[in-house]
Amino acid sequence: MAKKGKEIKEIRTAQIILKREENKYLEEKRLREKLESPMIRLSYQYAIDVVLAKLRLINADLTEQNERQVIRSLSSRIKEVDSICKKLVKKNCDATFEAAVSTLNDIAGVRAVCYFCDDIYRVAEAVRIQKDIRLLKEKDYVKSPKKSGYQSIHLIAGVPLTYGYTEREVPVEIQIRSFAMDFWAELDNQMCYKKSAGEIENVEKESRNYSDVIAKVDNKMLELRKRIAELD
Ligand code: 0O2
Repeated sequence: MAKKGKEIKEIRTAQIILKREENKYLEEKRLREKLESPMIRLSYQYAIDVVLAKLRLINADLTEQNERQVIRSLSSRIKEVDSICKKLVKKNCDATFEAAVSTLNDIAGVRAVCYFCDDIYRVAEAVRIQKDIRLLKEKDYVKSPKKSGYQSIHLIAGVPLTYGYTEREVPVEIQIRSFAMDFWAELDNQMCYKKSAGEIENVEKESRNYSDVIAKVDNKMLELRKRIAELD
């Protein structure tokens, strides 16, 4: 009798786990479908395009003021669905569309890479004072680098989107970094970030040390630029 009762309990537990897995699968499927739907993708693309247009204007203005090219490159991406799911899990959120749009600010992302490290603050300030996009959040990983050694300024800008009778704000993560910070981040992306390289003894520590070395060279090049400018 007791054995049968135990078996029934085990079957019920297995059924609950199975149901939970099924629900998780369906939620993730719905999340994928929603994120891949044309209206959603086009909304994020619209917000990216607005931010890119702003940054091109900012670059033209700063380039004119400083008589040298300020932004070296601009790039953008809509976050991959797999990356969205992983980030939701990391944040202890359900993998639902509602959770994704309400908790993730980097589904739409734009990156501005400047030649010199002082220019990133000029670009950030120019973004901050824009009247038609709203600054929602700001993180300065240059003043306080991440544990990994990662450096960049992250601004979350809310881009207003009016369509039909609906009105909403689409968040876009703007990463602003110097050419040298970008060099480190790109190599880190290849080697450590999102990989288990951190488990290899000293890899993370070494990578962090190189971030410091690169930051020192970045500052030395800035000093050099300033000295050259004084000669003019
Ligand atoms: P993808 O989709 O691969 O491009 P929050 O969003 O508020 O939780 P934060 O710090 O703004 O906080 O965001 P998060 O998730 O830590 O990092 C956002 C992005 O910054 C990452 O996007 C990377 O582009 C970059 N990043 C952050 N930390 C590191 C790092 O240690 N090394 C490198 N190379 N890049 C980093 P994803 O996740 O790559 O998104």
